[in-house]
Amino acid sequence: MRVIDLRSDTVTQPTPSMREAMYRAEVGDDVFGEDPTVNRLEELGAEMVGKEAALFVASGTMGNLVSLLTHCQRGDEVILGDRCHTFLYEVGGAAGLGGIQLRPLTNEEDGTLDLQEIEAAIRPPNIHFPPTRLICLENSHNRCGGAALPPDYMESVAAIARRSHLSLHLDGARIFNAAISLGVGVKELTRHADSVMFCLSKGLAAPVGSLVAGSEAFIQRARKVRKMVGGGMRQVGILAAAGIVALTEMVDRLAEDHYNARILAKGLAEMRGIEIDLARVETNIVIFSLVAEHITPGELVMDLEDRGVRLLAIEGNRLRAVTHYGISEEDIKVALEAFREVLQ
Ligand code: TLP
Repeated sequence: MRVIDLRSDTVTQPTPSMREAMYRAEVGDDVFGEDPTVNRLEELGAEMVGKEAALFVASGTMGNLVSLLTHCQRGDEVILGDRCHTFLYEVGGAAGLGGIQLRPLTNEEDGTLDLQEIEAAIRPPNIHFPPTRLICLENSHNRCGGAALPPDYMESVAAIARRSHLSLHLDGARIFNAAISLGVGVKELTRHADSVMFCLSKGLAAPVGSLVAGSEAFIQRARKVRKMVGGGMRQVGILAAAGIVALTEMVDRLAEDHYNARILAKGLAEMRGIEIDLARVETNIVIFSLVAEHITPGELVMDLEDRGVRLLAIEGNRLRAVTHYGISEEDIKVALEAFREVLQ
C-alpha cells in the first residue's frame, strides 16, 4: 500500500540529484574550516537571505539554540510567542543550557505578536528585573497553521527592537514558504532580523541540516557556541552538498506544496465533522479541528493510518497535515477519499 505521509515536511526523501551531489562532494575537516562544500553552502545561504555570513548546523533546534546562546547571557530574557517552536518544542534548551528566561506573549492567530504587548514586555532598568535582550519571531508560523508574516510586520517589530537596543532573531525554518506565499523576495523578510535560522531538511528535502545567518561577527561567535554544544562536525560536506541542491533546485517548487495544501484544505472544509478556516491556509501546513461526535482525533489518525494516510494530532481536537516534495495532487485526492470513508 502506498503511504501518503502528511505528518510533516521533515519526512521528505532526498532527491536523486542530492544523492548524486552527496556521493561526489569534495570534503575536508570543517572544524578547521577546510570543508569546501560546507564553505560553499554557507556562502550561498548567507547570500540568499542577505546576510554577511552563515553557519551550517545539525538541526533547526540547534540553530535556534546556538542563536539564543550567542545573543544572550545567562539571566537575560527573550520575548517570543507562546505558540512558537522555540518555546513549545525545543526541550527548553535556552533555559536548560543557557540560563535564558523565555517570556512568552500570546500569539495571534496569524502568527504575529501584538506590537503594544511587545513594547509593554520590554523591561525598563530596575534592580529586580532580568534584562530583555532579544525578540524572536517565527515565519512561516508552524503552530499558527503555516501563517506567513508580511514584511511590514517584520519591520515594525524590528523598529521596536532597535529603539530598545534589543536584537531580533527569526526562526525561519520555513522562510522560503513564507516568501513564496507572500510573493516577496526572501530578503524582504530577513533584512530586519539580526539573525535568521532556516531549515534545509523540511520542504527543501535535504536529509539533514539548517543554517544560521547573520553578521560576520555574530557568526564568528555562533561558530564557537556550536562547538560548545557538540555541533562541530568534520567531513560534513557530504551533507552540505545536499543542502546546496536544496537551495538551488528546491525553493521554487514549494509553490506546488502550497497548491496541494489548498486542495486538501478545501476538500476538508466540505466534510461534516471538520472545521477549518480556509483563509488561514497560506503555505504548506493545514491545521483543522475535528468536531464530529462519533470519532476522537486519536481514532481518526488510526483509521486514516489503516488506509495509508498519516497525519498528526497536535492538541485537543486539532490535527495537522503538511504537504511536501513527494506528495502529489493525486495523493491529496486519495487522502481526501480516505477522510470521507473514515468520517462517514
Ligand atoms: N518542526 C517539526 C517538529 O519539531 C514539530 C515539524 O514537524 O514541524 N522551527 C520550526 C518553526 C519548526 O517547525 C521546527 C521543526 C524547528 C524549528 C526545529 O527543526 P528541527 O526539527 O530540525 O530541529
